[in-house]
Amino acid sequence: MALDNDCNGQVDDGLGQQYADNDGDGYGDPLEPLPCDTPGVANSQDCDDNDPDAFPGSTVGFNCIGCSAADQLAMSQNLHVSNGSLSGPYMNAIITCGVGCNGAGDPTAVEACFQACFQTAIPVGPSCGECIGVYIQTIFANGPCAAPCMAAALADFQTCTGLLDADGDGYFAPADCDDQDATINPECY
Ligand SMILES: [Ca+2]
Ligand SMILES: [Ca+2]
Ligand SMILES: [Ca+2]
Ligand SMILES: [Ca+2]
Repeated sequence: MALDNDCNGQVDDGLGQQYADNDGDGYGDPLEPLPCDTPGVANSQDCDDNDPDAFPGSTVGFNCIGCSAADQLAMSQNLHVSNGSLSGPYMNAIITCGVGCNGAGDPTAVEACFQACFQTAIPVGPSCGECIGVYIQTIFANGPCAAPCMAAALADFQTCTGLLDADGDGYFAPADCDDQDATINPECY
């Protein structure tokens, strides 16, 4: 059977699904697939389709891995370390998502509900949000996670996001307004 995936009335001529490229960097917006016959770009790999310097492999801006500077600020303003684990508004939002999606139906529906809620509640780029996702999966993968496992998960989270807590007061820079002094509490943001 002849395929016409690009819906132009002809057997496939190689165009395929196209995506919008609003910032013109050659990388498409995964959230903006285009209707049939609308030309765009064939890939959907742009992590920020409003920033022409942000794309996979960029050396002039955010390279789409982990957290951008804006994401790091948002994360540091909404997460901190308490008793060895992540805490704060973002974690509260994630727990609320989990509770709210519990009755969504079968496991697939629960997962879809949680993912949608998570992305709304944690407004950072997908590759940055994924850092929290991996952290949560690690600490809940096999029931409650023991202290060494929590520490490892937290270290992985910091590597993934690039967030630093140099003075060990549980607050990450840049929201920690003095990350060299643990006696200065960064509630000053
Ligand atoms: Ca783009
Ligand atoms: Ca871009
Ligand atoms: Ca700190
Ligand atoms: Ca500090």
